[in-house]
This record gives sequence, C-alpha cells and structure tokens, in this order.
Amino acid sequence: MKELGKVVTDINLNSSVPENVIEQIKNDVHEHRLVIFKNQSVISGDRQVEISKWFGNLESTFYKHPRSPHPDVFRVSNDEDEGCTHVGRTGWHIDGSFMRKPFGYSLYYMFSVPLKGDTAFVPLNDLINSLAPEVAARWERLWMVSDRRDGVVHPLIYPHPITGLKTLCLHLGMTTAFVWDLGSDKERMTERSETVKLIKEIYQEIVKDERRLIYSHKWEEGDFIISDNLAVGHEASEETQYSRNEVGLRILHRTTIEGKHEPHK
Ligand SMILES: O=C(O)CCC(=O)C(=O)O
Ligand SMILES: [Fe+2]
Repeated sequence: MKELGKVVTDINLNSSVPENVIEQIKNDVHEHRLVIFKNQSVISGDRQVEISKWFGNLESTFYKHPRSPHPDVFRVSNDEDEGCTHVGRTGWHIDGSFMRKPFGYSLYYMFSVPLKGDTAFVPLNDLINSLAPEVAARWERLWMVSDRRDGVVHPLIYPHPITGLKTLCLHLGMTTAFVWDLGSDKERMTERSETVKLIKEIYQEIVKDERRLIYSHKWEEGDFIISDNLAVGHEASEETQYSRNEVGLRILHRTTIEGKHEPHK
C-alpha cells in the first residue's frame, strides 16, 4: 500500500511557480492523492483562487459567508461569525457528490490554525483493495442516490477518470438510498433500514483495524493541501467543532474545481 500524501517543503506558493513545476505538482496530486505544502506564508483568497485555476475552473456551490476573502473561497470555521460551521461532519465523503460531475480537486488552506481539529483522509482505492472479495462484489452492485438537488445517482465503485484505478463516489451523510444492480432486471432501491445498514458497513470498512487506512492531518501554520478529490474520502474530525475558547479560532479556506467526468462503470 502506497503511503497517502506527498509532503513538499521547497515550494513557495506565493512566488510565481514555473509551468514545469505546476505540471509536476499535478502529476504528484494524482500519484499521491494529497500534496501537502508546508511552511507557506499567508495565502490570500485571490492567490488560492489563482493556484486553484491550475487545475481547471472553480465551481462554488457553497454558502458564501460574509467573511470569505473571495466569492470562490468556502470559509469554514468553528465560529459562525467567521465562517460556516459543522462542515464535513455528517460523514465520510468526497466533495460535490451531489453533482452530476463531482469536483475533480479540493484545495485546503488553514488560514487560522487551532490547537486541535484534524481533517481525516482515506485513500479510496486502498479501501476497495482492503475489502473481502464478497464485500467488494456486493459494493460493485451498488449505486448511491444523493439526498441533495435532483438526487443524482452515482456508481459506488467506478474507475477514476484519470488514473483508471477503482475509486468510490460516496457521501455517508447525504445518501438517501442505494440502488442495487442499476439498469438490470434485478434493479432495486433500498429502504431506509437497508440504506442505514449499508452506510454503517461502509463506515466500518473505513475505520476498521484501528483506522489503519486513515491519515489524519494535524494542521500546522502554513499548511496548504491539494487533494485529488475523486481518489480520497475525507471527514472533519469532531475536534473541528470545538469552540474557539477551547482550541482557538479555526478558519479553513477551501476551493473546489469543476469535475469533468460523470462517474460511470
Ligand atoms: O473542516 C475540515 O477539516 C474539512 C471540512 C470539509 O469536509 C470540507 O471543507 O470539504
Ligand atoms: Fe468536504
């Protein structure tokens, strides 16, 4: 199992980054699924948007908090006067699973670093490879139905559009049902109780063996993370909601890049 994430210490994202280095970063994002830039000085909303554009067009579906530094920056916080609270706490997910084409990349900059408040990431291909064959075979027969917008339906397991590696389209907090065997004569939508059971099963597979598949990122001053959103699931830890008085102010700036691919088998 390849370790999740590459740590980069020799790039200053505030200086102009040469084209060939940008290409290398893009390759690294697909190969390592997370690229973690350390020791950045303050990255403005405008600069985060510029960096994000290396990866495509921004797509901003979130609530625009008045304190957001840029209309395309989602401002997440543990203080509702500073940003949106309770984000990413309803379950393991990829960003934009409610879209026909989920976001290709998510970029995260911790503008104000709290004492506690990790973001946890799980590599989805590793998760699939860790499943018992019987479980993998069942999951291959499932499609998720989003509880948002028009209730888009995505295959739970599908090949990543760029790497070709199997990945998951999931949101354990925003799935209203699953469909078994979509498009076949065995097609069937789950009832609530079966939906809940499947969500629990997926959750258990993610956290099994003392969370050995999970990388929990403890944020440090100057961290900037670019993720291959289709290849890693994530969840905001419980500590992300601890109060400002207890752990200090947490402000995360997130940008998301328009997906180019509809997940398909
Ligand atoms: O607050 C976090 O650590 C992550 C929240 C989240 O899921 C997101 O910003 O997409
Ligand atoms: Fe998220």
